[in-house]
Amino acid sequence: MTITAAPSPGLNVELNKTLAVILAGGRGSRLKQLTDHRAKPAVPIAGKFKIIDFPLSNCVNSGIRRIAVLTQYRSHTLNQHVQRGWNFLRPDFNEFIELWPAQQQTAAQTWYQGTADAVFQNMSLIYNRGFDHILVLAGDHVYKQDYSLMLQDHIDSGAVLTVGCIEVDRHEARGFGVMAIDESNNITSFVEKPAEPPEIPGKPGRCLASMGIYIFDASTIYELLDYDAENPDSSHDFGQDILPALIGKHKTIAHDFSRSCIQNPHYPDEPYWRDVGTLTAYWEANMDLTKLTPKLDLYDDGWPIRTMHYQRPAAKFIHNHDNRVGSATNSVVSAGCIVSGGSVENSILFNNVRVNSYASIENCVILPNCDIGRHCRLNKVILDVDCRVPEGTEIGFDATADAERFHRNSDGIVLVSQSMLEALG
Ligand code: ADQ
Ligand code: ADP
Repeated sequence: MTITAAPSPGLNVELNKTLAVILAGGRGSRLKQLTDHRAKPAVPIAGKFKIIDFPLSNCVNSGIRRIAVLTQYRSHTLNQHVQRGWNFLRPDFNEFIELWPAQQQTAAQTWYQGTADAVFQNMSLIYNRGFDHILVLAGDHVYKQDYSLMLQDHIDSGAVLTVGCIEVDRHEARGFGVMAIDESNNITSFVEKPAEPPEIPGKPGRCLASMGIYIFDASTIYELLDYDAENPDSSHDFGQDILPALIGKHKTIAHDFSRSCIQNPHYPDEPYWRDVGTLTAYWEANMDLTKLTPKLDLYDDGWPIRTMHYQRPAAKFIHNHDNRVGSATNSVVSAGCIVSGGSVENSILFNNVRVNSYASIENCVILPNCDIGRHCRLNKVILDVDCRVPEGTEIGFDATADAERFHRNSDGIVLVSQSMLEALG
């Protein structure tokens, strides 16, 4: 037998040489008071998770076990969550999830100026560690994706950059980077948040949006970020500056999310990906989970979403002394909850919520450690953590009263925080 060439590395080798960088420093101000005290990736979602659990779980499930989480804005709960819930990787196998807070490591001595600057400021932690591929992810998207399939596409194509993309309606596209591709998926143009998004040829009203998920060839990103850091006209943002500098000059390809999405078989034509950046999107993503067949399947053992697990007793439902039945239907009820003589419908109760007698909760998202007093009525409410709702309070039935006391958005969703309730006395 004659051996003519060394075998090329298998996908596992490539995965071991991939660093995932999760951008988790942005504020997410459209979530209003929900991000007053925490970064958007640390916002609780789906009963027991935080948003960052989705990209982290996707990494681990995809076989990517070298992960950096770049934090900046109000990062305490995010740091705590990652440290306590995600400390199971094995450093002796060179596996890690590290928190990289903004710490003014470069000559400029600034906080992270933009997403590209966030990566640039950590270059000393990335160089010389043997990475061939850098996977850049956002910490604030809800979806299930096998990044190894995207990496395979990236390697097969020989591109220096691969961008995850998804089709969206044109009216949504203004909030995204929008691209055009040729028949071989080469990206031919890219515009960040265009006022007039270009449509997909032959598909009126539809556009191809960037998901903000990138795989860079390591040497290319090192070079680009060095160059970008010296550019006084740059905003140091991947979408604004880095992608436009590459596209059209080097081989860059689009990876269709539906090829690597962990699909819910009930919705074969709807690859699930949500940027839960607004209160309505956040509320809808939670409400979806209360449906008969949610679009996002969290009960799929093949692609587990993991989180920090609190040691709490099981949820409890009580038929109380007043002969009132405590019930929850079409609802997600987490550990430590007690529903005593009150009713919960189409709602999500996070850990450790109390619902007392004669209370009625409908279409609500109730974050951990809330106590809802007797005779309360809540509809379309997002209740932030640690709220004590006094007996007899009604929220979600009178738009004017709600807007005066709480934050009510134009879709009629009312956000209530502990400090708003305290201000009422
Ligand atoms: P945006 O949604 O506007 O566009 P951006 O504000 O750049 O996203 O935030 C992306 C991620 O980076 C978020 O997870 C955010 O928390 C984090 N981030 C923001 N500023 C940061 C900083 N200074 N330091 C660290 N992390 C930071 C991007 C792309 C678009 C694409 C959408 C898809 O620019 O082209 O369409 O994502 O959602
Ligand atoms: P309500 O105002 O709805 O009448 P309570 O606060 O009196 O509710 O609680 C009702 C029931 O909830 C209690 O009788 C008890 O069965 C249950 N309960 C309350 N707290 C706990 C707890 N810490 N552990 C177990 N069960 C509890």
